[in-house]
Amino acid sequence: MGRLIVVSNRVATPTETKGSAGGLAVGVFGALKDTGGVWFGWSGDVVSETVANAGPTLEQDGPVTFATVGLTRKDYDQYYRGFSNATLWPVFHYRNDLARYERDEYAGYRRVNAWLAHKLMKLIDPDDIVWVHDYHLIPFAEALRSEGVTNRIGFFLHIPFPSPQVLQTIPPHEELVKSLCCYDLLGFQTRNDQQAFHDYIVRSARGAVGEEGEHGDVEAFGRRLRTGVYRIGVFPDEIAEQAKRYESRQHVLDLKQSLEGRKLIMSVDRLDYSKGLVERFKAFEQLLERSPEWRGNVTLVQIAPPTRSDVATYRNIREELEGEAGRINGRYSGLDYTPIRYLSQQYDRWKLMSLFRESQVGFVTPLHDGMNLVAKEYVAAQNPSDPGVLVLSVFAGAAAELSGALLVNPHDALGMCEALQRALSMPLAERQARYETNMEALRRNDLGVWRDSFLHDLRSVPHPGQMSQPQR
Ligand code: ADQ
Repeated sequence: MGRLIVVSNRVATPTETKGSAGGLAVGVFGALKDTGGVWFGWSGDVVSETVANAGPTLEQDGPVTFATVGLTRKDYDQYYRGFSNATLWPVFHYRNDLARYERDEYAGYRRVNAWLAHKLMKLIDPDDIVWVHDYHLIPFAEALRSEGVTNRIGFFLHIPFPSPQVLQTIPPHEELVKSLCCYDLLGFQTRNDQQAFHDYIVRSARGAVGEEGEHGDVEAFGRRLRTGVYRIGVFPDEIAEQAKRYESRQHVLDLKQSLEGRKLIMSVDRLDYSKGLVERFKAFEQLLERSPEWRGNVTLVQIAPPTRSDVATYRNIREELEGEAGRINGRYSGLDYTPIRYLSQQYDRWKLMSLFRESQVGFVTPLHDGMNLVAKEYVAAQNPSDPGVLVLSVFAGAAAELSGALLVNPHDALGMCEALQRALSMPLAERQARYETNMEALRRNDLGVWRDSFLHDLRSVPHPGQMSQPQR
């Protein structure tokens, strides 16, 4: 079997791949270890042109090579901060109102993809397969193909794929989809995302789509490729074990003591406008407003460390959220009670899992989310004999699998408030039944299943790099 080459915007450090409770880095590294291979991408450093061109830097860990390059300031601004995070991310999350389009940034995005592909090319052997991750790298296969690479190349999109009309708001939308068609296999988080891609092909690119179960073959722009749905998961039993192991650590005891018997609602996100944080705070406010019996008796802990803080929209969401937390706390706090504890710092994974286990409700309400692993981690971390309830947005990819959750529309504050009321007073038997349903789904489709089924399908693509018959 050929080696695996993984390409992602950021490369995990060898230490990040050694965590015990999963995470994408651990999942992907598992596959790399089996066949040997290379993990290639940006180091996270902004460097001078001389240093950037001298890369990649290679670090060996057993059969796996970590190969990283630095980006120049201009590349970082145009490729990462610009087109990836100020155009693609908002539009793919249906926030066209927050998106901007600059030709220079798009040119920089393609230039960096071509440059990265050129750097990687020298590390690829003829029978390697290449697995590219996420929206930063849409034109990567096209760039490899133009360097003469004919290996099997697959792409997994971690975020939603928008409906054609939304995608069309990005001026070079057709070029982007054409670039996607240079892959041999395209993986999506949900059937809706796959369907949205097919809709674009059929309506806008006048291509053809052949259905084969969850896997659909597509012919467009002179190429034939396969598409599939691969729902990313977690390793639930390892998370459960970790959450239990850390349940009596000091941070959990401190939290318990400070709650003084109040119920706990937990939310954990990257600080991002797609995660529905402001809407969530408003729903919690409704709970305090409409159900006086909960005032002083329930606390919402929101952990949301800032990300991408050099993109203006991210600074705005932070200010807005801080304002909302302050307003609601001003209204409902007492001398010994703060309804919302908003913590904008990063927490270790094992700490988060043990905090999840301590809470009665997991409140996960993104406006749009590819999957949302926090929802899955929340379920896995629960104590089976006294599990908390997951309140989950229907717009998270995870909603398609977690039928034991209370599903809510994050635009409906009152609906979310009612779900919180129901979750906070749900009898034990119902909580346990819902937990079991969710755990079964998590075990059936864990991180290993996601990884192995994608790689199996990529290895079985009939004719890699094949052109279809010329279109009439
Ligand atoms: P994210 O948008 O980062 O990922 P999510 O899946 O919820 O969203 O989280 C990924 C990981 O980050 C989880 O393991 C979680 O525990 C961790 N994390 C989140 N917030 C954290 C915090 N405050 N502190 C510490 N750790 C935190 C993108 C897509 C998702 C998709 C994933 C994986 O946007 O939809 O599920 O990729 O494909």
